[in-house]
Amino acid sequence: MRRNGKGASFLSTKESKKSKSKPSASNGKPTRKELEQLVEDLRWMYRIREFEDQSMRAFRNGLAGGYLHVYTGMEAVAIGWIGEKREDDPVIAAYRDHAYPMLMGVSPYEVMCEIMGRRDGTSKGKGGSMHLYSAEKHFFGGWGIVGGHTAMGAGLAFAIKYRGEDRVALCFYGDGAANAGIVYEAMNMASLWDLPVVFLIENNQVAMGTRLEYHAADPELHKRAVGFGIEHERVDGMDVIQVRKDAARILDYVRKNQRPYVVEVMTYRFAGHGAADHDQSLYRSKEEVEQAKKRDPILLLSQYLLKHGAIEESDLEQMQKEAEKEMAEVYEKASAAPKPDPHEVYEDVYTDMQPEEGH
Ligand SMILES: Cc1ncc(C[n+]2csc(CCOP(=O)(O)OP(=O)(O)O)c2C)c(N)n1
Ligand SMILES: [Mg+2]
Repeated sequence: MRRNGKGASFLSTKESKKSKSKPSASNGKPTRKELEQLVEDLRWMYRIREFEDQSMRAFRNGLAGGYLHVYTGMEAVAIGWIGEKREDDPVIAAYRDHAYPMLMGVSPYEVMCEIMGRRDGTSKGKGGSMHLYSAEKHFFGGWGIVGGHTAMGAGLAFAIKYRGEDRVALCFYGDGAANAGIVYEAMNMASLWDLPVVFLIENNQVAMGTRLEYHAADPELHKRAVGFGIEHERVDGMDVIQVRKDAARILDYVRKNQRPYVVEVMTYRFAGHGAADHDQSLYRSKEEVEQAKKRDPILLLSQYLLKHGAIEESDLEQMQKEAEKEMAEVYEKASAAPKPDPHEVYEDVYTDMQPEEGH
């Protein structure tokens, strides 16, 4: 099989132009307010990671129907971008979707209920892990068809423009999805109609078990924007401080200029593709994973906060313990929650079909 010599090296942004943001806060003295926010970011990293461990437990114990994909290792991307967007900027994403709604204000309990098919879930327990949804919190899913939702991302931006609102749509998708034809239809219309949308490629360098250099003719995916006259760049997705800076700058650009943007955020998933990915050695070595873990977003951020005296070693342990306890309780509560009644299967769908009554 052909391998492109320019295969992405891990998490590196050096193959493309350097991030256009000012150097990360690590270079200057952070303010107290910045440090407080970063401590909260770290707390979120622990919470999301623990939540994902519990969601895997639910799958293993047969409590999660359908399939399930965890966000472990990629936390800094959602934390940084959702942290910088405005509350009512809408978000749409693929199926690795547990973290986004929680960061947007949906409770971990509601997300776990959806995963476990309980009535208190975000889609009343009828969607599952890949179909989280909260219009109230501006989260528009949770989609399983690879690449398909990018057209809806452009649609969310179209709605914003049509109504004359001051909002930016955020559309997260993977490196594998970046090869889908629909993405280019969406980019074309977004550029033609000047839609305020960020196409955000979460490049974790693998699509199921196919490595980036085997699935992408040019692994610098942000360049795909060139043909549509859209601004684009590749940035780091492991150092949340840098992620926040890039996110703030790009969101500001899109809001001010009413133009789309393609940003390729380099990240890495520490877990398998989905809950039943049992043999990762088919597509990556243990050494590669170990190497990537040297830039674990939790590690990078805790080192920074320790260096600046914002936390002590004992705080790390405390945060981890709190997250463990919280998410174990979420698991217990959700697993005891009621399931929807069978007749509810015909509710909240696009049709009034009632097969049991003959129509
Ligand atoms: C249209 C379509 N084709 C194939 C699949 C099967 N499939 C599920 S996930 C996936 C890989 C997507 O990888 P990527 O976009 O990089 O996202 P990641 O899992 O890395 O977050 C594929 C091919 C699908 N769900 N939809
Ligand atoms: Mg991927």
